[in-house]
Amino acid sequence: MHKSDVGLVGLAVMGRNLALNMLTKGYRVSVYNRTPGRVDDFLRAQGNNVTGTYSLPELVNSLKTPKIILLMIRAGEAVDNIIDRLVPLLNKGDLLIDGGNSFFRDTIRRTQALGKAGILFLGAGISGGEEGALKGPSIMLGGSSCGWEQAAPLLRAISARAPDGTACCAYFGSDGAGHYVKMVHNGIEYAFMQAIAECYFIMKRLLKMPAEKIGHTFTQWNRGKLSSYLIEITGHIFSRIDGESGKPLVELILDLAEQNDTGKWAAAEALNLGVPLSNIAEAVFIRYLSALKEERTAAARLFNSPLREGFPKKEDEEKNKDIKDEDEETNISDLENALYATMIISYAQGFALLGKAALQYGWYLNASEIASVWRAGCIIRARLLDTIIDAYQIKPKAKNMLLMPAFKEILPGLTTGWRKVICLSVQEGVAAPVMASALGYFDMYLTDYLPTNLVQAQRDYFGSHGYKRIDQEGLFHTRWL
Ligand code: NBP
Repeated sequence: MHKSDVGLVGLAVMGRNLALNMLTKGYRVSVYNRTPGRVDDFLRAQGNNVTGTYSLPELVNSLKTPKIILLMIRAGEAVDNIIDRLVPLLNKGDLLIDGGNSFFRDTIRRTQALGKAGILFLGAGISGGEEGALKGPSIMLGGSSCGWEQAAPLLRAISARAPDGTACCAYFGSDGAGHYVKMVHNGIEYAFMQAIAECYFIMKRLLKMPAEKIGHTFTQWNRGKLSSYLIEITGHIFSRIDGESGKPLVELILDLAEQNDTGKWAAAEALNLGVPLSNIAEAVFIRYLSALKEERTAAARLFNSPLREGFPKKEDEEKNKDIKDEDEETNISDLENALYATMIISYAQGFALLGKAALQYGWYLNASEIASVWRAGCIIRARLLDTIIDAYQIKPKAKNMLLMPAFKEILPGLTTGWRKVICLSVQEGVAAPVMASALGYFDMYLTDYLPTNLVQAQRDYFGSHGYKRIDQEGLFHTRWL
């Protein structure tokens, strides 16, 4: 029997499509899944160059030496469980790759434990969803450098290609580096998705645009500076009509956003490292808020909110008409500028966190290379990344994207529309918290004397914490009364 080049554990959406991707690149693949039916289904659909296995020993025995096994299973205990069962079956120099959304601290722990057993381990952040897994995802790696050398040809072969032909697959350092980069990628994804949803809310509630026109606007935006995967799919989503009701399908979806843990980890990590990641944290909190559906419905009734479903009533139509006429003055290009500025701030915050993490954990997190890997295959691919790559090539050590000449050129031209959108959203009560948070961050970041002098005075007043002065060296304390 032919031995396989690679083993794959987990045949759900991602694993199945990655296996198909490897097969099309000419690799021989052995597959295993906890529930055997998934192996049978896969074999029925795809017979050539595949070995179906029904136990971990069978999987391991079917592989060439040194063995390479990719885990594509749910992050958490399941990964530890499978690793514990695989280790006794593997030899020194064999390679395990965890391609799931594992927490980077788990990856650090696993790399150390497996290293002691002589087994090479890579933590691989894989982005692109179902389609990316099949046609080429973006792959962010950390862990054993020998493991990377061993797996690089395979991983490069299955990854996405940027427009210049380079593989969107790179190694960023030891242990948890790859999963860390993927965690930040997902955080940026959360912020961008929420900001797009806020634009939709304003278009629908304030500009009273029908779904078709909203979809058309996103499609138009995708041809310009906002060009990106998430804007593109948003345009597609609005064109989908529900067969039964004849209504736009998106309007029939319950407004309760679910999540995996990556956004939460990114926000918690920013708190731990002291990096302002306000956009991303806000986007995570809005998902939590969206989950409070019952409370929100009760509150909307209690306050007779004009934004609750079923509003406006007849008697409010005249008032609403005024709002509409007024709001029509906020044109779509203001919204486009507000969203683009928010997109820039989201990337800026994400890269600032990566910069701090590189120092904290001793990883080689080159911002330009990270942006390159995100150019194709992944969910946050966007035209803006070309500007980010160029900017970091000129100033690789910049502490924040906002300190770079490229963004000094772009951002001032966006602020008028951005401020108009936020003013309108505040005035009319159609919340846009991520776009507003981005503006708050921008304004605060550009202020060289913040009101935090007062915070220091308050801390000294009630806690004798002391304060520094701008006109004298040293630590001071005042008996304020
Ligand atoms: P899921 O995250 O839904 O996981 C399902 C797979 O995990 C199935 O193969 C399942 O086996 C297996 N599994 C579970 Br659950 N518990 C197990 C256990 N105790 N032992 C062995 N296997 C177990 O699949 P997915 O959406 O394909 O994602 C795979 C990984 O890739 C995840 O870490 C995910 O976060 C990450 N990821 C997903 C996407 C995406 O768009 N879906 C994108 C990027 C990354 P079973 O069939 O027996 O239940």
